[in-house]
Amino acid sequence: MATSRFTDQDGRLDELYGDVAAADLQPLWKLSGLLTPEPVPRTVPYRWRAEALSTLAARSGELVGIDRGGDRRVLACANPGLGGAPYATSTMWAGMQYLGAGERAPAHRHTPAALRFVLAGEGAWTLVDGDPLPMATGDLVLTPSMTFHEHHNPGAEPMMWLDVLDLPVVAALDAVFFEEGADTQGGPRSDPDSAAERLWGAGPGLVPGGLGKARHEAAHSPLLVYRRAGTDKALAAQLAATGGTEAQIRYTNPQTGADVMPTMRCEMRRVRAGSRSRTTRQTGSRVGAVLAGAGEVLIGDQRFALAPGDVFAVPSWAPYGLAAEEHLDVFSVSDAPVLEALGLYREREC
Ligand code: 1HN
Repeated sequence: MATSRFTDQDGRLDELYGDVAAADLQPLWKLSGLLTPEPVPRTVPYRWRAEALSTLAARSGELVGIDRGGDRRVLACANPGLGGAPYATSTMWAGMQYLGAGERAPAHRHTPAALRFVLAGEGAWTLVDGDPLPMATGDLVLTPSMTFHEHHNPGAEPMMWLDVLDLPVVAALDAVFFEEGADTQGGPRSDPDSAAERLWGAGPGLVPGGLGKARHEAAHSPLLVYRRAGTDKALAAQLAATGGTEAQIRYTNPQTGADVMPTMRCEMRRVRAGSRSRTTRQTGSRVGAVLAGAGEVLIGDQRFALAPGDVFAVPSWAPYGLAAEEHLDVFSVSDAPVLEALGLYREREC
């Protein structure tokens, strides 16, 4: 070997390694596994069943209150490959949040960006920087980095939703900041209505003009809620237009066409009953959640049955595809914008 100038019997080599270690250095020529031909993720393919998520979240709701300090009642999906970390994948937090009838989760903000996707239920609303966003089944709600947010459930029924955050990415970059906020006065409103939705949610390709460029310069979408009716219509129209077996849409910033937030890409995919989707692999991980239908997901070399409310994790570069027994709607979040921004995004058909 070109780098071995001495034999292992040479006492000076042992002495060198001892001194190298004592100086908190490591010889590269003794390290392996740093550069692999392909990604070797610690995240493993995994599925959390709706049944477990909802019953355990409801039991938590009976036994555990929400107060300052705890702030949120959330069960984190902990990927078994991640050594006990409360993360669904190496780059994303996913968890089931439970808010009982009449409960409120207090205001705070943080640098990690969050989104909520409602798998079933309605009646609660989230206040994002003063803008009230009612939430119902199939809706996507954004709480971008450093926006104040608090959740209210004025209804008579408890409500649950899926939270996804880029927390592992922000934590890896040592950029986590958190602060509590002043809670809204006035308590729950009976008819919350989002100003952002009125302004930016008018319809396809229709954005406000004449407001000046400075109107919205944040790195995230000015529209903070995406309704099920909109995604449903787009998916149905796409299936009809292409005559294909599947349709896919990406949630975008209506002003720029970019992803809704800088670190997370949100998508909805529909597969016709009795059909299979394409199978692809891409760099970066994905969290998926079943809005409706039944079938199977292929993740790497594993298959998991899917039912409404199930949540699953797709590791980087693992083949990913869906098979629908019944007309299947799957919402998913990936870290693709991060990989794209860094020139690391790759995608391949399997
Ligand atoms: C958070 O702020 C919320 O605001 C939910 O609803 C889940 C998980 C980790 C860190 C912060 C929320 C969270 C979270």
